[in-house]
Amino acid sequence: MSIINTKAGEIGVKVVYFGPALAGKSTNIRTIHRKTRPELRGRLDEIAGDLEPMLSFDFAPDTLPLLDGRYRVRLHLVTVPGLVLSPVSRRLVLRGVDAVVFVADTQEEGGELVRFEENIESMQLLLSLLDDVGVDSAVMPMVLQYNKRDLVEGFAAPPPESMHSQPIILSTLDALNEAINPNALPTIEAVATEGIGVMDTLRTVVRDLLEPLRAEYEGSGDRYPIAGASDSWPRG
Ligand SMILES: Nc1nc2c(ncn2[C@@H]2O[C@H](COP(=O)(O)OP(=O)(O)OP(=O)(O)O)[C@@H](O)[C@H]2O)c(=O)[nH]1
Ligand SMILES: [Mg+2]
Repeated sequence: MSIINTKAGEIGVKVVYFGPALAGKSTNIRTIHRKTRPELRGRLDEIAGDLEPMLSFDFAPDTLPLLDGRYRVRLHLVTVPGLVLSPVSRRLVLRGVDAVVFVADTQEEGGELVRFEENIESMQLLLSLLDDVGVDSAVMPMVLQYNKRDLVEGFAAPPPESMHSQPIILSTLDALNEAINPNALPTIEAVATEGIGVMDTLRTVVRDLLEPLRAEYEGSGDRYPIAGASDSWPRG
Protein backbone atom coordinates (compact mmCIF):
# COMPACT_ATOMS: atom_id res chain seq x y z
CA MET A 1 0.00 0.00 0.00
CA SER A 2 2.04 2.94 -1.24
CA ILE A 3 1.51 6.23 0.59
CA ILE A 4 1.67 9.63 -1.07
CA ASN A 5 3.20 12.42 0.97
CA THR A 6 2.33 15.48 -1.12
CA LYS A 7 4.09 17.86 1.25
CA ALA A 8 7.40 16.06 0.83
CA GLY A 9 6.64 15.20 -2.80
CA GLU A 10 7.21 11.54 -2.07
CA ILE A 11 5.60 8.17 -2.45
CA GLY A 12 6.51 5.79 0.34
CA VAL A 13 6.68 2.06 -0.23
CA LYS A 14 7.26 -0.69 2.31
CA VAL A 15 9.60 -3.59 1.62
CA VAL A 16 9.63 -6.34 4.26
CA TYR A 17 12.56 -8.74 4.68
CA PHE A 18 11.13 -12.07 5.78
CA GLY A 19 12.63 -15.52 6.30
CA PRO A 20 13.66 -18.09 8.88
CA ALA A 21 15.62 -17.18 12.01
CA LEU A 22 19.27 -16.33 11.41
CA ALA A 23 18.90 -16.35 7.61
CA GLY A 24 20.59 -12.95 7.36
CA LYS A 25 17.72 -10.45 7.18
CA SER A 26 19.24 -7.98 9.65
CA THR A 27 22.61 -8.31 7.92
CA ASN A 28 20.94 -7.25 4.66
CA ILE A 29 19.30 -4.21 6.24
CA ARG A 30 22.45 -3.10 8.04
CA THR A 31 24.50 -3.49 4.86
CA ILE A 32 22.06 -1.42 2.81
CA HIS A 33 22.01 1.25 5.50
CA ARG A 34 25.80 1.37 5.53
CA LYS A 35 26.00 1.63 1.75
CA THR A 36 23.45 4.40 1.48
CA ARG A 37 24.60 8.00 1.43
CA PRO A 38 23.81 9.56 4.83
CA GLU A 39 21.92 12.52 3.34
CA LEU A 40 19.49 10.16 1.59
CA ARG A 41 18.65 7.93 4.49
CA GLY A 42 16.91 8.02 7.85
CA ARG A 43 18.12 6.53 11.09
CA LEU A 44 18.44 2.77 11.51
CA ASP A 45 15.81 2.02 14.11
CA GLU A 46 15.94 -1.05 16.30
CA ILE A 47 12.66 -2.02 17.85
CA ALA A 48 13.09 -4.55 20.63
CA GLY A 49 11.43 -7.81 19.67
CA ASP A 50 10.72 -10.98 21.60
CA LEU A 51 14.22 -12.28 20.97
CA GLU A 52 15.86 -10.40 18.11
CA PRO A 53 15.25 -6.75 17.32
CA MET A 54 13.17 -5.60 14.41
CA LEU A 55 15.16 -3.24 12.21
CA SER A 56 13.89 -0.53 9.94
CA PHE A 57 15.01 2.55 8.08
CA ASP A 58 13.93 4.54 5.08
CA PHE A 59 15.74 6.18 2.23
CA ALA A 60 14.98 7.87 -1.06
CA PRO A 61 17.51 6.85 -3.74
CA ASP A 62 18.25 9.97 -5.80
CA THR A 63 18.85 7.95 -8.95
CA LEU A 64 15.33 6.53 -9.15
CA PRO A 65 13.21 8.39 -11.69
CA LEU A 66 10.35 10.44 -10.28
CA LEU A 67 6.93 8.82 -10.39
CA ASP A 68 4.45 10.75 -12.48
CA GLY A 69 7.25 13.28 -13.00
CA ARG A 70 6.68 14.59 -9.48
CA TYR A 71 7.13 12.11 -6.70
CA ARG A 72 10.35 10.79 -5.27
CA VAL A 73 10.19 7.18 -4.16
CA ARG A 74 11.00 6.60 -0.50
CA LEU A 75 11.76 3.00 0.44
CA HIS A 76 10.85 1.84 3.93
CA LEU A 77 12.83 -1.30 4.66
CA VAL A 78 11.75 -3.47 7.58
CA THR A 79 12.87 -6.84 8.95
CA VAL A 80 10.84 -9.13 11.06
CA PRO A 81 12.85 -11.61 13.16
CA GLY A 82 12.40 -15.24 12.23
CA LEU A 83 11.48 -16.19 15.78
CA VAL A 84 8.61 -14.00 16.87
CA LEU A 85 6.55 -15.16 19.76
CA SER A 86 3.68 -12.80 19.11
CA PRO A 87 1.75 -13.45 15.91
CA VAL A 88 0.25 -9.97 16.25
CA SER A 89 3.60 -8.25 15.72
CA ARG A 90 4.22 -10.38 12.64
CA ARG A 91 0.95 -9.32 11.13
CA LEU A 92 1.58 -5.70 12.02
CA VAL A 93 4.88 -5.75 10.17
CA LEU A 94 3.23 -7.14 7.06
CA ARG A 95 0.33 -4.73 7.10
CA GLY A 96 0.61 -2.33 4.18
CA VAL A 97 3.51 -4.25 2.65
CA ASP A 98 4.31 -3.43 -0.98
CA ALA A 99 6.99 -6.02 -1.64
CA VAL A 100 8.85 -8.82 0.13
CA VAL A 101 12.42 -10.04 0.08
CA PHE A 102 12.42 -13.62 1.31
CA VAL A 103 15.86 -14.37 2.72
CA ALA A 104 16.42 -18.13 2.63
CA ASP A 105 19.22 -19.77 4.60
CA THR A 106 21.01 -22.11 2.21
CA GLN A 107 23.67 -23.18 4.69
CA GLU A 108 23.73 -26.95 4.81
CA GLU A 109 25.88 -28.87 7.21
CA GLY A 110 27.45 -32.18 6.30
CA GLY A 111 25.45 -32.40 3.11
CA GLU A 112 22.24 -32.67 5.11
CA LEU A 113 19.25 -30.52 4.28
CA VAL A 114 19.27 -28.96 7.72
CA ARG A 115 17.77 -25.59 6.86
CA PHE A 116 15.56 -26.86 4.12
CA GLU A 117 12.46 -27.43 6.23
CA GLU A 118 12.87 -24.11 8.04
CA ASN A 119 12.84 -22.28 4.74
CA ILE A 120 9.71 -24.11 3.63
CA GLU A 121 7.95 -23.45 6.93
CA SER A 122 8.87 -19.80 6.84
CA MET A 123 7.56 -19.42 3.28
CA GLN A 124 4.32 -21.13 4.25
CA LEU A 125 4.01 -18.81 7.23
CA LEU A 126 4.64 -15.78 5.04
CA LEU A 127 1.97 -16.79 2.56
CA SER A 128 -0.58 -17.37 5.30
CA LEU A 129 0.25 -14.06 7.03
CA LEU A 130 -0.08 -12.19 3.74
CA ASP A 131 -3.44 -13.82 3.32
CA ASP A 132 -4.38 -12.70 6.85
CA VAL A 133 -3.59 -9.07 6.08
CA GLY A 134 -5.41 -9.22 2.77
CA VAL A 135 -2.41 -9.14 0.42
CA ASP A 136 -2.59 -11.21 -2.74
CA SER A 137 0.79 -12.95 -2.72
CA ALA A 138 0.31 -13.97 -6.35
CA VAL A 139 0.64 -10.40 -7.54
CA MET A 140 2.79 -8.82 -4.83
CA PRO A 141 6.41 -8.39 -5.94
CA MET A 142 8.66 -10.86 -4.18
CA VAL A 143 12.32 -11.76 -4.59
CA LEU A 144 14.04 -14.78 -3.09
CA GLN A 145 17.53 -14.27 -1.78
CA TYR A 146 19.49 -17.49 -1.38
CA ASN A 147 21.89 -16.40 1.33
CA LYS A 148 25.00 -17.87 2.97
CA ARG A 149 26.34 -19.22 -0.29
CA ASP A 150 29.80 -19.06 1.30
CA LEU A 151 28.90 -21.92 3.61
CA VAL A 152 27.49 -24.31 1.08
CA GLU A 153 29.07 -27.64 0.45
CA GLY A 154 28.93 -28.44 -3.23
CA PHE A 155 26.97 -31.65 -2.99
CA ALA A 156 26.43 -34.57 -0.72
CA ALA A 157 28.47 -37.62 -1.59
CA PRO A 158 26.63 -40.92 -1.49
CA PRO A 159 27.54 -43.22 1.39
CA PRO A 160 30.26 -45.76 0.48
CA GLU A 161 27.87 -48.68 0.71
CA SER A 162 25.49 -47.01 -1.71
CA MET A 163 24.02 -49.26 -4.34
CA HIS A 164 23.73 -46.36 -6.72
CA SER A 165 26.09 -46.57 -9.63
CA GLN A 166 25.72 -42.83 -10.23
CA PRO A 167 26.72 -40.38 -7.51
CA ILE A 168 23.73 -38.62 -6.00
CA ILE A 169 24.25 -34.95 -6.60
CA LEU A 170 22.20 -33.02 -4.16
CA SER A 171 21.76 -29.51 -5.43
CA THR A 172 20.09 -27.85 -2.50
CA LEU A 173 19.37 -24.76 -4.54
CA ASP A 174 17.42 -26.67 -7.15
CA ALA A 175 15.55 -28.55 -4.46
CA LEU A 176 14.82 -25.36 -2.59
CA ASN A 177 13.63 -23.65 -5.72
CA GLU A 178 11.28 -26.48 -6.39
CA ALA A 179 9.96 -26.37 -2.84
CA ILE A 180 9.49 -22.65 -2.23
CA ASN A 181 9.52 -21.07 -5.65
CA PRO A 182 6.94 -22.80 -7.82
CA ASN A 183 6.09 -19.54 -9.60
CA ALA A 184 9.69 -18.84 -10.63
CA LEU A 185 10.09 -15.58 -8.72
CA PRO A 186 13.44 -13.85 -9.22
CA THR A 187 16.21 -15.45 -7.16
CA ILE A 188 19.55 -13.99 -6.16
CA GLU A 189 22.44 -15.77 -4.51
CA ALA A 190 24.08 -13.83 -1.72
CA VAL A 191 26.72 -13.74 0.97
CA ALA A 192 25.15 -10.98 3.01
CA THR A 193 28.03 -10.75 5.49
CA GLU A 194 30.32 -9.82 2.59
CA GLY A 195 27.74 -7.58 0.95
CA ILE A 196 27.50 -9.92 -2.05
CA GLY A 197 24.06 -9.91 -3.66
CA VAL A 198 22.56 -7.52 -1.12
CA MET A 199 22.13 -4.48 -3.36
CA ASP A 200 21.22 -6.70 -6.33
CA THR A 201 18.38 -8.13 -4.29
CA LEU A 202 17.11 -4.70 -3.36
CA ARG A 203 17.38 -3.39 -6.91
CA THR A 204 15.46 -6.37 -8.25
CA VAL A 205 12.61 -6.06 -5.79
CA VAL A 206 12.41 -2.29 -6.28
CA ARG A 207 12.27 -2.73 -10.04
CA ASP A 208 9.44 -5.23 -9.74
CA LEU A 209 7.68 -2.96 -7.28
CA LEU A 210 7.93 0.20 -9.35
CA GLU A 211 6.70 -1.26 -12.62
CA PRO A 212 3.11 -1.69 -11.44
CA LEU A 213 3.31 1.52 -9.38
CA ARG A 214 4.27 3.45 -12.42
CA ALA A 215 1.36 1.94 -14.31
CA GLU A 216 -0.88 2.96 -11.43
CA TYR A 217 0.35 6.54 -11.16
CA GLU A 218 1.13 7.24 -14.77
CA GLY A 219 -1.34 5.04 -16.57
CA SER A 220 1.44 3.26 -18.40
CA GLY A 221 2.38 -0.37 -18.30
CA ASP A 222 5.80 0.15 -19.84
CA ARG A 223 8.81 -1.17 -18.05
CA TYR A 224 10.01 1.26 -15.46
CA PRO A 225 13.32 2.73 -16.64
CA ILE A 226 15.18 1.70 -13.52
CA ALA A 227 16.77 -1.39 -15.03
CA GLY A 228 19.35 0.53 -17.05
CA ALA A 229 20.19 2.95 -14.28
CA SER A 230 20.25 0.33 -11.57
CA ASP A 231 24.01 0.14 -11.14
CA SER A 232 24.30 3.70 -9.99
CA TRP A 233 22.21 3.52 -6.86
CA PRO A 234 22.67 3.60 -3.99
CA ARG A 235 26.37 4.17 -4.11
CA GLY A 236 28.62 2.07 -1.96
N1 LIG B 1 28.70 -17.19 6.74
C1 LIG B 1 27.66 -16.35 6.61
N2 LIG B 1 27.04 -15.90 7.69
C2 LIG B 1 26.01 -15.05 7.52
C3 LIG B 1 25.58 -14.62 6.23
N3 LIG B 1 24.56 -13.77 6.39
C4 LIG B 1 24.35 -13.66 7.72
N4 LIG B 1 25.22 -14.43 8.40
C5 LIG B 1 25.33 -14.60 9.86
O1 LIG B 1 24.18 -15.27 10.32
C6 LIG B 1 23.82 -14.79 11.62
C7 LIG B 1 22.40 -14.30 11.60
O2 LIG B 1 22.31 -13.15 10.78
P1 LIG B 1 21.15 -12.07 10.97
O3 LIG B 1 21.30 -11.07 9.90
O4 LIG B 1 21.11 -11.59 12.38
O5 LIG B 1 19.89 -13.01 10.71
P2 LIG B 1 18.36 -12.63 10.82
O6 LIG B 1 17.69 -13.25 9.65
O7 LIG B 1 18.19 -11.18 11.01
O8 LIG B 1 17.95 -13.42 12.13
P3 LIG B 1 16.64 -13.19 13.05
O9 LIG B 1 16.45 -11.72 13.22
O10 LIG B 1 16.95 -13.90 14.33
O11 LIG B 1 15.50 -13.84 12.33
C8 LIG B 1 24.83 -13.71 11.97
O12 LIG B 1 25.83 -14.29 12.75
C9 LIG B 1 25.38 -13.29 10.61
O13 LIG B 1 26.68 -12.78 10.71
C10 LIG B 1 26.29 -15.13 5.08
O14 LIG B 1 26.00 -14.84 3.93
N5 LIG B 1 27.31 -16.01 5.34
MG1 LIG C 1 17.21 -10.08 12.51
